[in-house]
Amino acid sequence: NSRRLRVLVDMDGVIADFEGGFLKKFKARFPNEPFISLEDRRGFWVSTQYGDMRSDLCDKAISIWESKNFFMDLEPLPGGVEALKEMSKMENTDVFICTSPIKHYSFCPYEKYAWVEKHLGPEFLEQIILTRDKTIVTGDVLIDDKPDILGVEPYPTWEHVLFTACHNKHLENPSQRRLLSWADDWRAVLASKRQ
Ligand code: UMP
Repeated sequence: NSRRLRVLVDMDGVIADFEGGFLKKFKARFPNEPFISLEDRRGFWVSTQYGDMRSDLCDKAISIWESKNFFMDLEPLPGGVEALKEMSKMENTDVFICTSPIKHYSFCPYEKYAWVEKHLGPEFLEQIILTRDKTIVTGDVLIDDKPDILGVEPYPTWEHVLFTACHNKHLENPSQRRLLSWADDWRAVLASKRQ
């Protein structure tokens, strides 16, 4: 039914606290290494900013999210779980979680499913899309904290709404509309797409 609204919601940085989980585990594992506070984060790629600080810190950063239980242990971001549950109960609305797994596949894909089951419930397992290319997924809106979402499809069907995160909040003129947090008016964003 083309009259239904299809909402795609990213996971890391939008409903799961990747940045907070990373920093906590990086400090615990490498207590004597320098780190980047969330206030000082710039750019989507954590590994790039750590590598720019000192080249060996790039691999040390990567080792954190490649470890068992990294993705499982991420805390939900405030209001995200509640928003997705509410959205999924709205009339004429289909919600999908659209998330890119890391290529080190030992734990991440499994833990993303387990996280969704734990925090959103088993019925949400039907709504998961794991893809490294979000441009080939069709939808009306994609709520995502990554400023540049590119892939093989030059004209994705969705409007990208930029979800504010520590690494993107300083960007001055993003080409997307923003959702500042889940306390922001996400219902109005959805309503605007139903017109
Ligand atoms: N990720 C990296 N390197 C980084 C930061 C994040 O590989 O420096 C991973 C975490 C997520 C994925 O699995 O990239 C981002 O996925 P999306 O949020 O774009 O779905």
